[in-house]
Amino acid sequence: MTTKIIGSALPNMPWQPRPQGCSDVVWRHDANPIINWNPIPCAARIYNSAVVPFEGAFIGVFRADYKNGRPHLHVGRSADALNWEIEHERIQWRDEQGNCAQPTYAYDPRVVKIEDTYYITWCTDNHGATLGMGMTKDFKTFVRLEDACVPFNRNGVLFPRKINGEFILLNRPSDSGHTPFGDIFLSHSKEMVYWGKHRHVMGKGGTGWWQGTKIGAGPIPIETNEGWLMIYHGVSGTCNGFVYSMGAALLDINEPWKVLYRTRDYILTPEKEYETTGFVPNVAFPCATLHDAETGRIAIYYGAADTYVAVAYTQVDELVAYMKANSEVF
Ligand code: BMA
Repeated sequence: MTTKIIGSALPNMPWQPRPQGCSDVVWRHDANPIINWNPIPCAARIYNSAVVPFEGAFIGVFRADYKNGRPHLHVGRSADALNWEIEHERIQWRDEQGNCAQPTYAYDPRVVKIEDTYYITWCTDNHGATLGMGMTKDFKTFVRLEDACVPFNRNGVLFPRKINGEFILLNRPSDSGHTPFGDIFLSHSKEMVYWGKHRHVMGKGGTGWWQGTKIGAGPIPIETNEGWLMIYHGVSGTCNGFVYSMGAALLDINEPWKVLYRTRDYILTPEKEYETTGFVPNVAFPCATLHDAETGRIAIYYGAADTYVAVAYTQVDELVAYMKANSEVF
């Protein structure tokens, strides 16, 4: 079967064909990184950020690490999804009653459009790291919703539509600091307030060491005719610290806690200088994709070395064929 993306065409998304001589299933944009050190006055670094199509162009929610070390979320706009204008002021969150609801810090955002609303999830603080949630329709006013769970949890990633009448949130229970463990779970909600029916999706490990320490969901899963394509990060522990690489899995379309395939090997690992050198060396952390249902093209947005935003490309049919040929055996 040829794998096809279910969704809209996006002919203006960034794209570069696989370079000659490259046989990798995922290849890098040749002008990476697309956001460099000190991109706006308040922030030293912008990385691990999320982009979506918006009104014929592109918009994003960006993780900006301020010069005092704390991260906050900023909106950015772009005509081509490569050259970004990032707002200098952080997002102002208000609760549903209109009261100020600013998080003390906010990082690793994901953005998804479900029906006519854009939902944003991020890692927030509630006496420990947990999953912050909010929504917007216009990227001008932002309503903060209840946190999805108690600490500690990270990498909250919503599916782009309800499944069997319920919202579904991938998440990764963790601890404070630099969690040395972690599996991907998912939870259900009828109204985005109360989350339950928790299911284990995937554990760290497999047969390879690149994902032996922990794993966490990355971009919003992509719906295909063969299942949900989930790109994720896998972490290896080395004598010099963690190394963050990318993997992919295919999840059952109606019961997405069932894993159909999962890459045995990483699909991208830190190799380029902007991935191996920066504020935190050896990090490739995917947070978003843009994709075109017409051509099957996927652009993966990832944070590099906790310093830069970078882009990589793949084709849905080739990635799923690669996963089938190089899958973990369950
Ligand atoms: C994780 C998160 C990510 C970060 C990664 C590598 O725990 O904090 O934001 O990219 O560590 O430092």
